[in-house]
Amino acid sequence: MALAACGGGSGLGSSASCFDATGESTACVSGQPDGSILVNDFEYRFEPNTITAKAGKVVLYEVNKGSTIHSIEIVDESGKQIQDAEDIRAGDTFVVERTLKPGTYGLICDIPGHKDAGMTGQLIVS
Ligand SMILES: [Cu+2]
Repeated sequence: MALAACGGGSGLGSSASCFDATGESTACVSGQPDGSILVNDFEYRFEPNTITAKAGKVVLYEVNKGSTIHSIEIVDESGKQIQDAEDIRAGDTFVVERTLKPGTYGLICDIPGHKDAGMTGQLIVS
């Protein structure tokens, strides 16, 4: 549900329409959902890596500013996955929308090796 990649695609294959040759965003960033929280991907970190949000509908707008595939997965305090990660190619964007109760959630890039390299974050919902 509510997983919309740039251009409405699967999250793969749409980067050419979203970014120009310099890597500057064009159409897709203007499509950032109202009230969404911007999360940038780099090797190997989320920026910011601590996010605060109000309980209820939480919308993350992920922009892969790195040079390789990244993903974003939300896990609860027990480490249980509450949102499937999807691979996001370099230069692509992705929207994650979830209804969350107050709590501290983890953000993980589930591309092999990235989490261990430090690509984690916190999502604090209050
Ligand atoms: Cu990654």
